[in-house]
Amino acid sequence: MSPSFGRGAMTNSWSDLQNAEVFLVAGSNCAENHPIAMRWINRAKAKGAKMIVVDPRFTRTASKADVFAQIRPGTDIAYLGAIINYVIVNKLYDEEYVLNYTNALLKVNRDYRFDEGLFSGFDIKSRKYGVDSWSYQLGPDQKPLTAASLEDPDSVFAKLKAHYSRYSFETAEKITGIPAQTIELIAETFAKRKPGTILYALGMTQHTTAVQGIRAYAIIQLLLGNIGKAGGGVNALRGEPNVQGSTDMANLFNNLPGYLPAPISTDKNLQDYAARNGSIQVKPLVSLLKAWYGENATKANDYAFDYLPKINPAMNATMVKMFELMEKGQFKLLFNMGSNSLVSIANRQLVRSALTKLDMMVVSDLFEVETAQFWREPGVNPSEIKTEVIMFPAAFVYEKAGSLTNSSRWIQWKEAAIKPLGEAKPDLDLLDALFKRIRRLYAGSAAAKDAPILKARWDYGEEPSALKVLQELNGYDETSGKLLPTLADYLKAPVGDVSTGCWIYAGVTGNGNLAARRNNTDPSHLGLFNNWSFAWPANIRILYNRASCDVDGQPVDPRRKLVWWDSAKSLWLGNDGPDVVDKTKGPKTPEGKQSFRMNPEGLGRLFAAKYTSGLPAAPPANGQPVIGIRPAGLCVDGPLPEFYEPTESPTENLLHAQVSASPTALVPSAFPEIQKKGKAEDFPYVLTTYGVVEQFCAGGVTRNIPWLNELMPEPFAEMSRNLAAKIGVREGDKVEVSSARGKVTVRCLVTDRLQTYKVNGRETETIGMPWSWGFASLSPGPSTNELTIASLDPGAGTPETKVCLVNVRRA
Ligand SMILES: Nc1nc2c(c(=O)[nH]1)N[C@H]1C(S)=C(S)[C@@H](COP(=O)(O)OP(=O)(O)OC[C@H]3O[C@@H](n4cnc5c(=O)[nH]c(N)nc54)[C@H](O)[C@@H]3O)O[C@H]1N2
Ligand SMILES: Nc1nc2c(c(=O)[nH]1)N[C@H]1C(S)=C(S)[C@@H](COP(=O)(O)OP(=O)(O)OC[C@H]3O[C@@H](n4cnc5c(=O)[nH]c(N)nc54)[C@H](O)[C@@H]3O)O[C@H]1N2
Ligand SMILES: [Mo]
Repeated sequence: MSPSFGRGAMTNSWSDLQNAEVFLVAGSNCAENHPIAMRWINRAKAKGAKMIVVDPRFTRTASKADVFAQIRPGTDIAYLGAIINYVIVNKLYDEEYVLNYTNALLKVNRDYRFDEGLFSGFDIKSRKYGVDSWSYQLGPDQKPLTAASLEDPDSVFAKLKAHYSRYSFETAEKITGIPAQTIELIAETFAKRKPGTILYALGMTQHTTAVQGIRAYAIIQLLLGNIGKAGGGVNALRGEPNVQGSTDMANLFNNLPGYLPAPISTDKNLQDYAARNGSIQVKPLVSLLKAWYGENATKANDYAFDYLPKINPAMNATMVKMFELMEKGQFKLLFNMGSNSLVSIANRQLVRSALTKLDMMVVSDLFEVETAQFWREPGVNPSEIKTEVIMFPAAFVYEKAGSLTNSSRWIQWKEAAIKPLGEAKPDLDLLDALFKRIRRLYAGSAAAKDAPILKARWDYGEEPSALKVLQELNGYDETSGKLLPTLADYLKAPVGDVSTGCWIYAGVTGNGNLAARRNNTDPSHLGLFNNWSFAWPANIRILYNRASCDVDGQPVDPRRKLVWWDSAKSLWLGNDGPDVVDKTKGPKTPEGKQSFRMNPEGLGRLFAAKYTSGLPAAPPANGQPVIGIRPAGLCVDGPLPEFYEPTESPTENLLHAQVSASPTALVPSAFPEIQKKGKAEDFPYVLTTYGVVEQFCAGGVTRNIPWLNELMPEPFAEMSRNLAAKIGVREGDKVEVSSARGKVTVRCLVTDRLQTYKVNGRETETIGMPWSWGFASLSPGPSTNELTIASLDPGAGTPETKVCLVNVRRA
């Protein structure tokens, strides 16, 4: 269901929030969008925890804050950089943690540079980075060299220190509009109270610097030793009810279930795939192929690797790209399931136009949402549109059994409460019927291209069972046909002997359906609730919890004991499942030392270096690809977060005017007439868009519920008293808000929630607009995505819907 607007999950969990001593809620309005968060935050506050909220608007979340800062949208990295600088200069970092659990001491390649806004390796033509210099100095064993101290100028720590020395509180004030004293107060409050946790959502992710903003969070938390601890972590508050589950199942184009990299067109076989992605990925991929193709995936046919679609690495096939290709006429059919794209996608002009280029669109939804009736939008002439639209009535969440995975990575099972109304059917039934019919049409074909359909294992029953699907995700021992009891059983088995539809889900149904568990006892009183549902991976509730112990494997926080090394039993034990490579390997062994086992160094990464573990000392002479075990995940836009202005910005970058916006941001320009970019002379104000508690996302459901419409009937533009006075409007007056891409007329809300602020010494205004409306439903209204820009974060592909430039006038 629904497009995903970012990867990630909580390192910790909702119920763990009660353990924090300080919260940085920046880029989330959880009181309105994730009210359950407040239940646990309030428990911590009752025990004396402090809450810091950073938001362009004074929200309901902000109303509960001890420290509130109003920020110019899209500038978080500037104040976060200042916090990093403050923590380093004042030695507020957790030295033990930094030395033992992060890559602070590893030596960086001497060719690495950062100069005037650009990291080394930038290619101006392709606007991409070559990442070779973002690596370590390696020893003869191909392992990174370690510096003797944090002072070594080659060390990651020294690079970090130098990089953020440019970020003073005063510079951050000029960029963000937050007073320097407030930034200092935030830095001090957050750095000095432990453990501290960070909560974020769209306010951080819908930017061209989204990934780097979250990297800045990770750096702060690693420096403070807050990751792997109860009450710590970096917590992504996910959006749609099962968006965590759908990202786990790979609804992004560039991965496969369980966050496996998707194969690319040059991967001719598993060997090539392994050479690019590390040999570590072979087993989960083979297990996935076994789940999909069963006995038709054999060692002899490379486990049906040929059946997988391969992506074109040169094409960043994000949603915007998909609609561009549709606009070019390259799509005949669109299956639009559980998404109201015409309302939700940035710069909706492209969507509106592209849908007319299709032969057919199938919409599966509960209501006839705007997308399903795009041909009826006021101003559109249905007789000129060739697209045939088929509406499939979908059953709602209460009308079907299945699991939803929440932000805490808890896979939670539920039964159907009622039978679907009318002709509605669960999506699974639709997909099952569709697949079976398509397969019938291909029956008897010997064409290689049809093999993936004909050879698939499709055994969900006559009436497809959602439990069978979850069991497929859990995986089987393919030799005995039995469900895999635990993740450890998957890890132990030889490649090709097991199947897993999503390897991180292994264990969820191995000993009965653990996702259905509803035991809410909590013996540790840490909110772990180990017997409530099942958390991936391996029912670990707090990721990287090895880091909650010292080097000897003993908990550093006696009040919040998660795991420990029991030397009598020679075993890692705990209140939580120990997040270690091997429970029998002691804290001082190479395996037992690692707090971040998913990284090739086993360390938390202050600097996102290019590095592959297990490389052979010399490449083989026969020209075979060089295969290491695990390559590091890289950020395409730099190894350290740097502040860049949004694509449309009222000012130039104070740190480096020559490289003002992110040099690698994807600014779509295939259709210059549609994908226009505005300038501050014409559009002097900053627009930010957000959700409201009474409506949900594109409003497909909520705008058809009369009592919600009564509470929140129409969209509006909120602005400061100064701006309202300047353009001569009062609360409730109609205003026209325009951007380079379009304009809408809505009522204005004059508010103290937004205040005039100064950027580089100039007075600046933010205008806020909710985005949940469209022309259909019981309560229609203009769509804010008429105005937004579809430039994308280069790594995640998330559109910059949280900031663009607009003008506003009395309508
Ligand atoms: N009632 C309700 N609940 C929802 C939803 C809904 O529509 N209605 N939507 C669901 C979905 S899919 C999602 S993804 C989540 C979204 O949950 P949130 O991310 O909380 O949603 P938003 O209101 O879009 O944005 C959060 C805040 O970010 C602020 N913000 C904007 N730009 C910036 C910035 O540059 N920096 C900082 N620090 N803050 C900024 C906004 O002013 C806003 O208050 O909520 C989910 N829950
Ligand atoms: N300007 C701006 N744009 C944004 C955002 C923003 O903050 N600002 N936020 C972005 C975010 S985070 C998100 S997640 C997207 C959301 O964008 P969409 O996913 O397009 O929005 P929804 O309204 O959640 O659409 C979900 C649809 O699924 C239907 N539905 C519900 N349950 C089922 C089901 O079981 N089966 C089927 N088939 N359909 C079902 C609902 O009726 C609804 O129409 O919007 C993005 N767009
Ligand atoms: Mo979302």
